[in-house]
Amino acid sequence: MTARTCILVGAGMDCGKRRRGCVMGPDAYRTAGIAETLAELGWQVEDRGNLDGPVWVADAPAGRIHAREETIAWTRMLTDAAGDAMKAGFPVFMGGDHALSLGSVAGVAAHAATLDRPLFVLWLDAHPDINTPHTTTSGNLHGTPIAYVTGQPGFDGFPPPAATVPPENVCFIGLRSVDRPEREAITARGMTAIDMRQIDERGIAAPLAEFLGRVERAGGMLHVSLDVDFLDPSIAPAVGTTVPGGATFREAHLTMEMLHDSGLVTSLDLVELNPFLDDRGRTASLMVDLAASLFGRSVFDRPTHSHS
Ligand code: 6HN
Ligand code: MN
Ligand code: MN
Ligand code: MN
Repeated sequence: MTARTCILVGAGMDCGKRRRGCVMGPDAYRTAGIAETLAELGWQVEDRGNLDGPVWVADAPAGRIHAREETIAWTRMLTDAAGDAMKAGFPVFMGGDHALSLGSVAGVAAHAATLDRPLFVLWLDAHPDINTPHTTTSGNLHGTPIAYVTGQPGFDGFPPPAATVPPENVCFIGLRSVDRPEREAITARGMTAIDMRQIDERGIAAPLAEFLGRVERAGGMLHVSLDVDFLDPSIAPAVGTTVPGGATFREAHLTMEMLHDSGLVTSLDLVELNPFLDDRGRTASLMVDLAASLFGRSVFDRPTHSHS
């Protein structure tokens, strides 16, 4: 990793779905010691506090998009914050629900475009979050960020992203809950989708290494979006959208260690943590440990940035 300054951006966005609690996420990460942990690894840590976006709102009528205006406001705010943070270092967006990635990824993509470098996105999640406001059946916009950042239609009232991410630059890992229109979108666009069956059959390292090889050959920048529900609910209960059969403790740590060793990651989302559902802070602490692995914690030092 080239940037040695890590910028913490709190975004307690809670309106991307109906269940409340993600508003507490940024402070749970701080309580779990995220700043101290990254500082111990040799990073300069700058905590920019919490963005002051709209709060959770009561349910929109069934079948309608929930909190569209609030999500638009957060998207604008986060796009700007992401662009600013990218200029200053390696941003960590502490959510907040996954709707925050409409803005974080759009801002990072705009920054990559100014550098004339391709942006790749690694989506670690049980869900691909590629519904549009037209295809969503829940009306929850946390299920839509990948559609927005890849430039799909239907986001009326949203600022069009200044730069979009080519769908072929997105890699999903951990999928096990995919809506029918989402599956069609992924197939039609030839996106890389590693579901749990593939992980069972091949392990997580091989498909991840293939993707990282592609990013490296393209001279790309890599944004990683880590949804708590990527993890198995037995180790990470603090999320509203638990799906059984997720990544194990060891698969998740290996993923983060390989990401560190690649030297390719330039920004990170930590999303969907709902501290109200946690068990004595264990999910918040696990997410901080995973971030630590991505930022260089390892049992033994290895030759820098080699895959050998
Ligand atoms: N997440 N596909 C479902 C929906 O409501 O569109 C679930 C979305 C989950 C969102 O994982 O951040
Ligand atoms: Mn390194
Ligand atoms: Mn998600
Ligand atoms: Mn999810």
